[in-house]
Amino acid sequence: MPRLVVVSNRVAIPDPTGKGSAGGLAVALKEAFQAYQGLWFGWSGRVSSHPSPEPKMVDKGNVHYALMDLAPIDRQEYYNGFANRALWPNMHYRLGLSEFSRADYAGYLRVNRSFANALGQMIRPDDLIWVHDYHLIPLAAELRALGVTNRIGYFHHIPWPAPEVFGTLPGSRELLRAIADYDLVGVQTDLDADNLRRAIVQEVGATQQGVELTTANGHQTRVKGFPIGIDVKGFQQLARRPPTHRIVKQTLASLVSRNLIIGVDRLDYSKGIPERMEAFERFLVANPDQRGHVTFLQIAPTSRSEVPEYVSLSRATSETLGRINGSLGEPGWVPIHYVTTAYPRSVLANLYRIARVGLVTPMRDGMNLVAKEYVAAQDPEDPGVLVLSKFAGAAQQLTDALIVNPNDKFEVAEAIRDAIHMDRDERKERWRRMMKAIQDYDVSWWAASFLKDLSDYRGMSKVRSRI
Ligand code: GDG
Repeated sequence: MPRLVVVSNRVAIPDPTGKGSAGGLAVALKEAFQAYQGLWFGWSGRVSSHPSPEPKMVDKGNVHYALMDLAPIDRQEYYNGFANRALWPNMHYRLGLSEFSRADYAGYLRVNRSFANALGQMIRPDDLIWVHDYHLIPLAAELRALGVTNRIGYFHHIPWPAPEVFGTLPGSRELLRAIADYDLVGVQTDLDADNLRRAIVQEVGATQQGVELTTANGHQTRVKGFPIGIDVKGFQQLARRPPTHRIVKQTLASLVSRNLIIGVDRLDYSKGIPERMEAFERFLVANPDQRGHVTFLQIAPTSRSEVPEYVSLSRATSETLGRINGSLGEPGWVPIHYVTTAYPRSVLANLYRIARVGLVTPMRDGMNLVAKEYVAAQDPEDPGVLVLSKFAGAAQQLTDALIVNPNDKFEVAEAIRDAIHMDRDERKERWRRMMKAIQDYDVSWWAASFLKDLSDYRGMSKVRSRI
């Protein structure tokens, strides 16, 4: 049985108290780690002035965790800099926000090389290596340079933009060459896969046959869509539990008989939070009878607060919120409740179930798991309505949501109105079809199908046999 080696920017070690809520990737990989012996390698989240070139090892169950610290300059250039100020905005089509710096790019490549040096020594011949997300695109190329010939897969959690957009980023061709060193590249949607294949053909000169690309050195890469899912059963169970948490009880008490609309997102400009608040404002202006009868709760845990664009977003969001609540609120009713702290998953699950409308309107999103969690949490006999951006990967699967263009606040306002007024039969019918979609493609399907495809890969051996 080969060992599964997962590499991601952050490593999610199970909480020693067992109380903490597991992060997305930890939930996604739980079953995969039961089927394989596991090693999980990545950043510890710690910054140290003299980080060791060797990882610190922690063992939990059948998974070994290998944790690397970063120097302050590494965190600045690799994480805050190139990954989150250049790649993230580019890949979310926000070219005006993409800040390229040569120093940051050099730091990004340096951290990838030092991760590869540390990991390369731990690799066994049969290991299956699965790398996650945009922080680590060059990792396979660095491992190959060290002579690692294992099967290496990569999953890209965020959108892959059109080649014309990605091509504006300095370094983009080098990154495309590096991505072609993976044996299997998974993206969220068929559109992302098509964008990436086109870019590799155009910029690297690979030849394409279906999902397979062959580069000049004969290496074959498959680029395919593997839409990520959630643990539907687990989330349903959480949502069914009677609310015990203070926050849920307070929310219920404050609602009285009002309808609740909910949004849950990291505070990130890709999620369209101020735009969503303005759409809700438009809804209240156009439907004055609804004032006092509906509350919008936006949970938006602060994220990447060392990156200047996120500081500006935080300020702009608070200003929009203040303006709307000031102009439309009344002494006994605050239209928008906005909190920037993170709540336990069980609280989110309860709140989703209470909410009549789930408002998920990112400007761009690889998938968007909140949309799927909202669906999973609903009461089958009286489900709420999902309003979903056409620019979330999830919209490809959840076609029974009310699909909107988040750039048009009038359209979003009309969808909120339709959602509030939708009759129970239609809500049940739409929910049933969405539930089937998330059950058929849940997180176990996602991990198992990616790993099966990677295990079945034979392309590299063709190259090896020729050497
Ligand atoms: C990236 C891609 C892709 C949010 N607030 C709290 C909290 N959350 C949880 C949600 C959900 C997760 O965080 C967010 O996942 P998303 O998919 O919505 O978005 P990103 O964080 O941007 O994730 C995205 C994803 O990777 C997976 O591939 O879908 O497109 O951008 O699970 O529930 N969790 C807790 N408290 C909070 O306050 N506990």
